[in-house]
Amino acid sequence: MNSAGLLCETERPRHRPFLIGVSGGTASGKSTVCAKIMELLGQNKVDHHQRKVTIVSQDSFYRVLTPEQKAKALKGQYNFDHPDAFDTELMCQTLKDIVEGKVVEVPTYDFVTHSRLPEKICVYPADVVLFEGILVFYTQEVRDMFHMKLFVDTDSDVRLSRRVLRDMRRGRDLEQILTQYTTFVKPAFEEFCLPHIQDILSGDICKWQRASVNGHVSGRS
Ligand code: UZR
Ligand code: MG
Repeated sequence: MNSAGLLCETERPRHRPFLIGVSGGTASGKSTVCAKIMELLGQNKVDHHQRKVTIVSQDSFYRVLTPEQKAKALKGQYNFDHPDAFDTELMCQTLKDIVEGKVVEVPTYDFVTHSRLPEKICVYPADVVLFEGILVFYTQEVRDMFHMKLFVDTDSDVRLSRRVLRDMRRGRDLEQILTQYTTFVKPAFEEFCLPHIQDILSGDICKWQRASVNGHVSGRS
């Protein structure tokens, strides 16, 4: 420690990143906001090992589907917007490792085949880590790890139209895209994402802490 009370570079035990959670409904622009932050900070052209800002997506933590689930997914009948669709344990462990400044490997997810690709992404310690996804504020353990939370609030009509175009580029059929949106995407957003934001805005975030301690509110942790 020097006289100003600051740790010298050599005394820093490990690189402990500042973790930012970025949430928002489907196609709200989460990835774009993260990419823009990276670009504005001039980090997109920097080699992965040297980056001071890095982006990790919750999509990387989608569970590997069983053959039955995969058959459902191909028909648009699998709920990818439910918290159970994610490997929460792997997500928590990976984030803990990131916060401790470790080098981590995250799976690569393929939206066309709904499966993990053989290659993994290596995430190196950075000063700032952006973790983006539809449900990154859902699990309390994950929520509590963030040093800052951002919510990308985009009008739902805009999100739906972007979503349709994106899913069509991913080779999906229009009718199936719309059915899936009304059956899973929209209700899950309203049940698992929006309430956290509304509570944060109304200053009642303590409700979540009380609820999870007393176990009164099911479906939200
Ligand atoms: P964003 N998703 C897929 O379309 N296919 C998959 O294999 C896995 C996920 C979708 C998911 C969710 N819903 O709404 C969206 N479906 O990806 C989340 N169906 O990604 O936040 O970029 O929209
Ligand atoms: Mg995305």
